[in-house]
Amino acid sequence: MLNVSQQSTALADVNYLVVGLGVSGYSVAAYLLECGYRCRIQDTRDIPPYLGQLKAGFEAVDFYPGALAAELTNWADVIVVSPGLSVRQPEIEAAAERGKTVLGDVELFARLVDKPVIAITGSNGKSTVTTLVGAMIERDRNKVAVGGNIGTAALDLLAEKPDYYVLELSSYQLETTTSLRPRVAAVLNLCEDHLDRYADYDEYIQAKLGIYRNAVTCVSNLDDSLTRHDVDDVCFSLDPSSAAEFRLVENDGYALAHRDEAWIKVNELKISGRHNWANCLAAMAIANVLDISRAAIVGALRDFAGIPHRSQWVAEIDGVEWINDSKATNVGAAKASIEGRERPVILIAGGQSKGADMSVMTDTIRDRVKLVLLLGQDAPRLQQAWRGASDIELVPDMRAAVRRAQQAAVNGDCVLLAPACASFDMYEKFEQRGEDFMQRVRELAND
Ligand code: UMA
Ligand code: ADP
Repeated sequence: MLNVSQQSTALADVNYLVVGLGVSGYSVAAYLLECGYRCRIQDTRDIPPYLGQLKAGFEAVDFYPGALAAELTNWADVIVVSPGLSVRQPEIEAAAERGKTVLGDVELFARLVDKPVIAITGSNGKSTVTTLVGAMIERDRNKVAVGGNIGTAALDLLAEKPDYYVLELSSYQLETTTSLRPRVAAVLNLCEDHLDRYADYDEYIQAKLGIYRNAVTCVSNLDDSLTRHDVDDVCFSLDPSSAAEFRLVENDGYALAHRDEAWIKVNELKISGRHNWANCLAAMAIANVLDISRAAIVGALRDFAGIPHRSQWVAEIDGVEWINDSKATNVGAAKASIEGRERPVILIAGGQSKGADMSVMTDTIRDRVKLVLLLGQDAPRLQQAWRGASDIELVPDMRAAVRRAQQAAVNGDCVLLAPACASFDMYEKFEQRGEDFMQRVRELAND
């Protein structure tokens, strides 16, 4: 491994191979080329998303399309692998065995960063908590850079020269990161996800818990024992009787509290659902560790209206509410999403289930969902898992799902897109799926 204390010379005097040219690969290649370091770039695609931009910005771009060849990994000293690609692919494993250093873009960031980093992971709620923490820090008159899995690659944040970095980190990014020393590290919750990339659930959990390595303060969820690090963790909990430092209290309705002191009533929040109360408590716990003022924390909570595609209100048509939660891409998220609704639910779900055990949602579907409309690659698998829990129908696409939901819904119902699956079988990304849903709903409104 490169020696962090000899960073500048060590980083310069090696051959870099950047594997994958998406958002992360571009940030790495641009950084290395700007520094004038030796760098080759490989992607299985002939024209990967950022090739044009890279060529426009740099004179000499050494790009290799197609399969990852041994001559490239032989040439490299350091192989920087994009998060969307498994480091367990044979070419990368063989290179690591031959002594090549394999790392990710966040590891490079970790070796360069010189300001406090707040690192947030979990199966669900990452983007919500990351955004909230960023808003709290900013409201306390600090300059903050927010990125990672939420969108902007970590290396691209360095140019902003902030006082704090807030990073959402995926299990993929954590697997290839060893040098990060977070001022605060948080694991929000854990449920089965990405089992198509891991040998088993435990391997996924261990990748997530890697965030606590070298952290100064760990924040964990007292209601989810899998997230715990040790007894010194700063904890949050939805259980009013728990010993968590940040928890729900009953105070003429519920409030979010620090110890016994209520800071904000839940009915003052713009976001809804118990899962979002947990997200707010997690953000409060993280910001409090950083000595962010209570006024800034509460102000940010009060103003936060949520992020698009997360339980996003779309329309109310003839007394039926339409909600877009396209980001509910795993079982834990979809379950929380359904449980967060107050009305009877018509659920639109399906896509790529990533090997997860769908039956953990069966009780929720039985109790809360009057009709399930399934689309996408794993629709038959979901139908099998939820058989008998509710009426289930398969539909060919989003337009058909929305039309069928409209026929079936009565005044007082909620139609919820919470797929419990990734979108890549039918869409480029979850945002596109959410846009498709909202467009189809708007068509109904215009009929
Ligand atoms: N790909 C190829 N051939 C290649 C390289 C990539 O086909 O040679 C494909 C991958 O299989 C994947 C896609 O291209 O389907 C994108 O992969 P990538 O590693 O290039 O991804 P980036 O564009 O760099 O985006 C990544 C994160 N994507 C993934 O981890 C898959 C983005 O998170 C993140 O915002 C970005 O870095 C900046 O940090 C997205 C995501 O889906 C939102 N994350 C997963 C999730 O949240 O569930 C983990
Ligand atoms: P992530 O970045 O981890 O995907 P988001 O904040 O984008 O998380 O939320 C995605 C979806 O996950 C939400 O729309 C909601 O359905 C669900 N969700 C959010 N927070 C939680 C939570 N704390 N527990 C369970 N599900 C959640």
